[in-house]
Amino acid sequence: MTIKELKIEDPYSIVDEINKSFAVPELECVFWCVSKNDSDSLDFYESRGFHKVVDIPADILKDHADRDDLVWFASLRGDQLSIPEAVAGCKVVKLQTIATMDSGELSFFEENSDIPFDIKRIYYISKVPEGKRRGFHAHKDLKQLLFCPYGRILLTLENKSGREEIELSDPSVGVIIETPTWREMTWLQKDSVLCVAASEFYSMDDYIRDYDEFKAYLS
Ligand code: T46
Repeated sequence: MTIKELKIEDPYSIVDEINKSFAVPELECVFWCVSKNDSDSLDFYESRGFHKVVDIPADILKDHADRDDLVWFASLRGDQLSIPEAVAGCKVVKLQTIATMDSGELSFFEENSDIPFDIKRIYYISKVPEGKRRGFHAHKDLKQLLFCPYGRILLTLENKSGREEIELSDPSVGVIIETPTWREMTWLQKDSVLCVAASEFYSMDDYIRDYDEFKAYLS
């Protein structure tokens, strides 16, 4: 894997710096570090969901051998660097993710801390042909976290905040739906997987499958 260590003067320039670095086609991973005493920069990187990395190569660490205060971050090619705060009022979240230099990333979430509800059910939708659309319903009470661990799925959401869409393509990005929201999902890439953590067991009665009924339910 081709990796690069970035020297960052200004934390706010990180997205530009990463994008510039990935202009080099063979580069797969960019990493950088910050002192844990630099709380402003650390807060900034953490709040933007940049991924921490644990397996910094020994020949890089030896250049920082006199430092025991460093926190390391990494961005792998394909990471979504800027995410909107919300889509149709539903929160867009960066899931906690640990990057490795040459073995990918591991993302995780825990009920009631990373997501604001108990998880009673997990389901996932797979083997869907490209271009297929699913959904076309809303839930009355169910809360859900939706994410795409593989592929590209366009998620369209509509509720009292309006109608907006987001492309889910980074396994560490999720959308939390907590209010009655009409959803439509379009498979932009064959075999993309949609994974959902839900606050309740399956109940047919919680679905509104008629659009006009949904609009009436909202008003
Ligand atoms: C949602 C979007 C994102 C079950 O028996 N148990 C389950 O837990 C689920 C989720 C579904 N089913 C049955 C109900 C249908 O007979 O599986 C069949 C397909 O479900 P549906 O047509 O609702 O699938 P999607 O992709 O339109 O919607 C699903 C979820 O149902 C829904 O809650 O928010 O994904």
